[in-house]
Amino acid sequence: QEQVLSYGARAKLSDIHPLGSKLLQIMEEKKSNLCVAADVTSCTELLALADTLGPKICLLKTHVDILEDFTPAFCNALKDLADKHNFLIFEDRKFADIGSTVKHQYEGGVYRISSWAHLVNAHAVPGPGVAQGLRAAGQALGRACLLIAQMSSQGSLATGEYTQSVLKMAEEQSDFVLGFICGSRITQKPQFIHMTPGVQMQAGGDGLGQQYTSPEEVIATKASDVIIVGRGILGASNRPEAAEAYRKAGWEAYVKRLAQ
Ligand code: 5FU
Repeated sequence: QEQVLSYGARAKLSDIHPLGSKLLQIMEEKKSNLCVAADVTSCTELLALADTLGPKICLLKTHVDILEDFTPAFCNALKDLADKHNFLIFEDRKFADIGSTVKHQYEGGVYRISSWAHLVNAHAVPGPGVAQGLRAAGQALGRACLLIAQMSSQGSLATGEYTQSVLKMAEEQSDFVLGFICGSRITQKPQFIHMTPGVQMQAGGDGLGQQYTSPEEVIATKASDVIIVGRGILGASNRPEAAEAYRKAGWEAYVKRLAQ
């Protein structure tokens, strides 16, 4: 039986990435393993969400390329809200090209993602160069990345041997890769943070391949660390109330796992 370390204890591990340590500290302090997937298409609505849900979350996940009215000022406003409410920003960009190209995509273009997103993620399909390219732009800024080890969607090809190769890639670049997008824990090494999308209170799907698992199942049974919730919160008539319900469910599942 392995010993389950608390988020707070993991934050103090000697070989943890500084940003991973910061995230785990935030989780412990705010009693939240909830990441909200802020999948709205207006900057004003996203900022309002960040302000109202900010106190309940450890992380806010964006898809900046679905915003219809993006401006650089939006990024500054989001950064201010992240400071105000003590959460980190994760741009779900899913980089998947050669190192040189992802470096440009990460630091340049219209979005200049490296200037405002604490965390980004990448597919491992291109090989280790994808993380090396991101590291070349992000490491000096104190950024880090997650590798996509598994996906929540039906028929995902990221399984089995592929997932194991992603784990190996992360271990070899743990100075920039601090964890995974996955359905369940893929390594017992406590310095890696596991984040799971496809979470709703009710099992089911969305008719476009998404598959949902409950917070309890994801944290207590699958032993992941962070629940990523979009429509479970965004589709509720009272979003702050729904966010609080997910925060509470995620936290109670964590407390249960600690006691196991
Ligand atoms: F990598 C992944 C994945 O495997 N599944 C996902 O659903 C990312 N996601 C993201 O999580 C997806 O792009 C959405 O932003 C979010 C899930 O939103 P939902 O509304 O909770 O289904």
